[in-house]
Amino acid sequence: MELNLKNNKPIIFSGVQPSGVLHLGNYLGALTQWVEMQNQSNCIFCVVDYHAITVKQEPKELSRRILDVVKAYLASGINPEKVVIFQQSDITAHTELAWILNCIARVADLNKMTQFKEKACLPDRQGGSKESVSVGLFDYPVLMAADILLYNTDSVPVGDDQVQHVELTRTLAQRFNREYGQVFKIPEVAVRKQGARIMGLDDPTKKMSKSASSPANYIALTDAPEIAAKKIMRAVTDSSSKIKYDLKKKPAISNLMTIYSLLSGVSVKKLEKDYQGKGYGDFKKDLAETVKSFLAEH
Ligand code: ATP
Ligand code: LTN
Repeated sequence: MELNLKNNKPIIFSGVQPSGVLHLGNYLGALTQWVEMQNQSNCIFCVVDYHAITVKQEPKELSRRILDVVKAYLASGINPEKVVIFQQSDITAHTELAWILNCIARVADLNKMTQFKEKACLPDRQGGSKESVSVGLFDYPVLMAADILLYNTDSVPVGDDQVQHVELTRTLAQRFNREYGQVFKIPEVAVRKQGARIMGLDDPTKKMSKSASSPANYIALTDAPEIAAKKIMRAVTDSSSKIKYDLKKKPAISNLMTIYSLLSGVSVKKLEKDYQGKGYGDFKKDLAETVKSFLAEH
């Protein structure tokens, strides 16, 4: 598919790293937005392989995962006749612009990035201290800014964890424009009201992540429906057994309610009503069935 940028539809850019299997968080936070946007916008969806190599990758495995991400895009309803799908490393302008933006970005800007702080301190990553992680991981947001700014992007549909990176993109674009004249369009971030941060099934205080150490953390889009149902039944729950949405006091059930609501189209309020007087077991059983049907259909 070639983009016809002569129309005045907005330009949408987003990407996923081929760093593991895609999960429900990726789907509900990002991909569902992409599917909705593809009809009324010029959409460009990238597989950001250069971002994935900021941590160690097995080359053969990486090549396979790049194709797996594209398959997940298609299975989620992205139509390759309506959007452009490509691999980041095929377009050399991404790393070229990243270098130019590196000369505008400040170490202080990157030091504020919470994702870097979290990833750099993970004990199973490259030694676990900030000093021993790659420069690439530190510089990751600048490459992301280059991805976005290269295409005169209007809007970037992502999950909540990427908002800070899009804000940095705006800062870099504004700084560049101020210093060198009007070059870059300033992009907006598009984040879902519900589903922007799906939490891990094994720990509702951390986001669902494809690089989580345990597969019990996530429902992969490639999970067999029966396996996914088991993961839901084993998901961590909160202390009191009432089915009530309360992110602070009941983060685990609130997360499961968000997933249930988004997959079924039933509002969280209605779920609270429907499950009055019932326990976690009943709720999880129904959610497990919903997840099973979703996976069987996609
Ligand atoms: P990793 O854990 O390896 O960094 P990831 O699971 O966070 O990977 P990404 O490739 O970084 O996945 O993200 C792809 C898209 O999915 C991004 O827009 C990101 O914001 C979104 N996303 C990732 N995790 C979640 C989540 N738990 N809830 C909602 N959206 C998410
Ligand atoms: N950093 C993002 C992936 C990503 C991206 C982008 C998203 C790289 N470049 C450009 C949107 C736009 C992530 O980890 N999810």
